[in-house]
Amino acid sequence: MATITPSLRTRRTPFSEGVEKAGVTSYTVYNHTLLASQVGNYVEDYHHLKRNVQIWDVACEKQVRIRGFDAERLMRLLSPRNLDKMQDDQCFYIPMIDRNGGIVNDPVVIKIGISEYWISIADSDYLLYALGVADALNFDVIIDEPDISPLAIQGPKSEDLMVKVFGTEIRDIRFFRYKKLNFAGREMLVARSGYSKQGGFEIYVDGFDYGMPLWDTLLAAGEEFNIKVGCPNLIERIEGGLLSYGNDITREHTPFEAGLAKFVNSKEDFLGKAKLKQRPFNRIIRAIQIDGEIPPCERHWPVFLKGKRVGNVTSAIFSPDFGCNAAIGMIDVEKAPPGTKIEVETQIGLRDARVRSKFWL
Ligand code: THG
Repeated sequence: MATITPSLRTRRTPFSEGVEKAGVTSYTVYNHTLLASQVGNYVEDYHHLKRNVQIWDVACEKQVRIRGFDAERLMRLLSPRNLDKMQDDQCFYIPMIDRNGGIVNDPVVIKIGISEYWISIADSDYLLYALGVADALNFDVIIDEPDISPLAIQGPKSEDLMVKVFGTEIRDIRFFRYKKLNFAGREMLVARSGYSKQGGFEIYVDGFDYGMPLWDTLLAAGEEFNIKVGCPNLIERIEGGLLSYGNDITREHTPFEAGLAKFVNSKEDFLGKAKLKQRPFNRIIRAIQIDGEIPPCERHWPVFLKGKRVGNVTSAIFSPDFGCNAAIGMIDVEKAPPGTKIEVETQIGLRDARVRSKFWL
């Protein structure tokens, strides 16, 4: 099996040592950073995630930090989502678009205050995009990508574990809100969020020094909750309809096509607004159930209705809990609405499938 050549371009994280010690067997590269894709068996991990608690090194979710007098003005220019009601302890999932309305990233944005936002990015160089916009317009901001590394604690037992390490204040953190809590004398931003539908937290760890001490403390405290080192789980994310930028959605797609219309409600004259309104809206992200055996989905699988092309499948995997293949695809809105029987062309053959009205979780 081939391996990833170590180099400084493929960044390690404050938790890499811990991931290695746990016996990682596969990595992907996300934002030029190592991201474990398998730590042991992902089917076992999937069942474990739904019953226990896991610790994930998601430092690859880099922070594009915007600070300064024009931070708020820049955010309102970049965000299709209405920020009027965003509180100083709040996180927003926002599909960021370019001038043509195409999605350039789908980050979680954290509001630190009126003059500071962190954009917790998906896999595209959003730092350069934000810098380009701000520099071209001469905005009074400092934009950088500090060494702040999210560490995810996910699963039904995550709250009990987090209380043990950070105290009972953990219980008062609402969904997509954060508190600044103390660990070993250091203040850390802790949010109730994460890339799973099982509930959990993300700790934004500043710098490298506290990375492994925090990791080891959480692992030790988690023993009684049967904690495991894991990583974002492919099966669970597809069941939950969590989109993967670069796979399910790209710059080819608008937030409407991505099924993220509810996050496009800004009243500002945000970048891309005019074009976004003019662009056709003929296809949309759908949950798709596929029959038979399927291989790993590592290329677009064409979708057909009575022999005519109506879209693509972009993520697919067998779901043990639902006993079927669960998939995400971009499908013609009118020709193949929910309930439509379709065919999906995998690299090992054509499969019967059905467009669903909802995801599984
Ligand atoms: N956490 C943080 N940063 C991230 C991710 C994360 N950056 C990259 C990537 N993940 C961004 N993508 C997503 C996609 C979905 C969600 C979060 C990040 C998500 N969605 C919820 C849902 O669909 O149920 C709720 C969204 C909402 O209602 O606001 O959680 O995981 N730090």
